[in-house]
Amino acid sequence: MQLFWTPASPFTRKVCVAARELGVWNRIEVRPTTWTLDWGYKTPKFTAGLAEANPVARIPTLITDDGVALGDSTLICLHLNELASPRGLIPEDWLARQRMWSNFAVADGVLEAQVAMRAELLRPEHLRSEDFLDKQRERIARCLDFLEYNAADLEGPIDLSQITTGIALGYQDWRDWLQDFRPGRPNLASWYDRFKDRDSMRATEPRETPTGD
Ligand SMILES: N[C@@H](CCC(=O)N[C@@H](CS)C(=O)NCC(=O)O)C(=O)O
Repeated sequence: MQLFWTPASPFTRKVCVAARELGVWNRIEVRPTTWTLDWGYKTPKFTAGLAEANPVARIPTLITDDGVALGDSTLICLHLNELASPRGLIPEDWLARQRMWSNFAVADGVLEAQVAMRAELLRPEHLRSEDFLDKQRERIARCLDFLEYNAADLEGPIDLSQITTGIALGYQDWRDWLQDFRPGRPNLASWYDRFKDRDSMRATEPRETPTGD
């Protein structure tokens, strides 16, 4: 399998952590992906092969062993989950699975808002919308409050909602234009303090994406 990848992308990190936790990381060949710095507001120039494989031209994109392109982090995680069976990141229990997906969607919403803010901040200052940035900040705060309230759900065997929450909190810590998530959220803070030390999290700490020409 081949994975279009950057070290900065939280959606890509989701796949990398999931693959490590599932024990299938060694079956993935990484294809480092670059784009011109103006990708946030113009048509980006991507690493060769990405737009051809996936016209949405976003990362992560996985080319499976059967040569099929999967262009969405959650679909990729589900594919890896099937490959790794019986090991898995989706609870067997009916209700636990619903709660997992509910928390997952909220954590994934944080990633979407973070990535949307990043793209907006890459635009020239005179084109940026403070209203748009505020909307994303408010969404992130609401989602983190929800996850704080449901923090007990994050205990137990590792699943996809834990991974996505851990990555959202890690991204919040990494970018200096995002707020510290800890004040008023003691449960999330103490959970993340333990989760961030997992080998899969340590091995995938975010770094700036090198730019291409
Ligand atoms: N829903 C997608 C979102 C992927 C996404 O937004 N990726 C970002 C990087 S973190 C990207 O490729 N942005 C480039 C662009 O939108 O042009 C997923 O879960 O994979």
